[in-house]
Amino acid sequence: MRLLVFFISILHAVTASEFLQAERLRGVSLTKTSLYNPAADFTCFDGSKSVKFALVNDDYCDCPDGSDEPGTSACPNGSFHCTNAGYRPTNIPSSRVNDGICDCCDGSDEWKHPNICQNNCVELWKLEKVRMAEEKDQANRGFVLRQEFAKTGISKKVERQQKVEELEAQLVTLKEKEVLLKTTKEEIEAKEAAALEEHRQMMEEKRAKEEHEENMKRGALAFSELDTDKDAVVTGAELTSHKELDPDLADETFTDTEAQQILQADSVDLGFFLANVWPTINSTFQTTIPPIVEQQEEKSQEQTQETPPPPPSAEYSEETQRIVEEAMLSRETFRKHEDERKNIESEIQNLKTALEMDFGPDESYQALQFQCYELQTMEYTYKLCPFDKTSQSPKNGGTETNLGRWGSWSGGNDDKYSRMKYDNGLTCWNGPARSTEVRIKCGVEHKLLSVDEPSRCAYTFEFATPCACKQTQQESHQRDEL
Ligand code: MAN
Repeated sequence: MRLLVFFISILHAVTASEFLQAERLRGVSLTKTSLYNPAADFTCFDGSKSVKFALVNDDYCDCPDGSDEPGTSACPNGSFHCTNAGYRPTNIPSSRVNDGICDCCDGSDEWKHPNICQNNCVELWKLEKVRMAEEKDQANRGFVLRQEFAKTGISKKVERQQKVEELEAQLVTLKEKEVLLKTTKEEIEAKEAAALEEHRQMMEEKRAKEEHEENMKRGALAFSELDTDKDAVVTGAELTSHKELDPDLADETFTDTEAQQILQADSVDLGFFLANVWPTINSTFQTTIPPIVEQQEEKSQEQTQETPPPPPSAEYSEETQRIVEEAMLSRETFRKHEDERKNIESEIQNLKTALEMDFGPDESYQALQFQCYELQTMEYTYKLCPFDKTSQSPKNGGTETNLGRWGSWSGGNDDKYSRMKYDNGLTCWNGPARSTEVRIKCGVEHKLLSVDEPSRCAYTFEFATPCACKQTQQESHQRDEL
């Protein structure tokens, strides 16, 4: 019995070592080798069925998931593993196995045509090493620049903070002064209003006096016209010659009695006439003396040839004039001061907005603020103005289309600063508002590398900048497989 156990264990050991030594099954990666045990039936990866191991790689598809044919093209959904020793292992769709095209650098996918593929994995790896060395060199050079940008970014931030403090202190003083200027302005404006009101009343009185004098002049002329016998009194009979004054026009007779009622006496002298009669008849009285046409014509001709008379001057008193000028000056001083305060407020606001911007963990992205980078395609000129907007302008002229306004960093938790999102651009016809995702990579200069529109009105830009360069990467190792 003991001997039997011994023999069985020897047999086991040999089988296991043979299995390990056995050539790896075609199209299977090292990690999946253990799933293909020649000593047992093969179970499809999806667990749907088990088949004799002899049916693995027999060029007939048994498993629905294609797992029984890793090394042939029998299954439409199978996957072939290229070992690519000396380079990188890869998986290709098994439909490419033995199709006459070399997909694996070790040529293992064309095993039925051993002469058509050359193993160029080592060559590829050499090229890859050169590429990686270049990339590393770029990253190093970029990182040096990034540190410079970071230095500038930090000092710019400090500068902005100091400027805000300085302007805020200035603003306090300006506001205090503004209160004083406002009080002064309001005081002088109150004086101005009073002086102007006084002036207005004075002008009004003057105008009323002139009007009265004019009226009296017209009254005296009317008296003289009515006093036909020139005895310095106007009688009822004399008044009746002016039919338009008849209070009862309907009967067509203007009697002496009616006239005496208007005169309030049989006859009136000039004084009485002007005080009591003229006010009641001045709007109905019509003069019979014809106007002196010739003189008037001459006068109007003269006037048209002359320059028009200047507009009536305000004729302020010296004191009113002084107050008006002082008020004007005070208003102007206040307005200038108010403008200065508003300018400082908006400057503070701009600085605060800039201070709230996220210019990366080391402030280096500040270097891109207020800059724009362009890329020409066949049809358009694309523009990226970091932290502001993206745009597209037709090359043959026409207006610029906004492809999105600065939104946020959008690289997610893993690498927040690897992407930028610009949204709320010009709305697409029958579609969404245009938006842009900017993918950022390390480069030795700030450069817009490529532009794409993978779905209508949703754009992706690729942008290189030293700000994305990281400190020297670890040496890369050749990815050989056993
Ligand atoms: C313009 C451009 C294009 C966009 C269409 C959508 O032609 O902005 O990029 O796809 O409008 O109508």
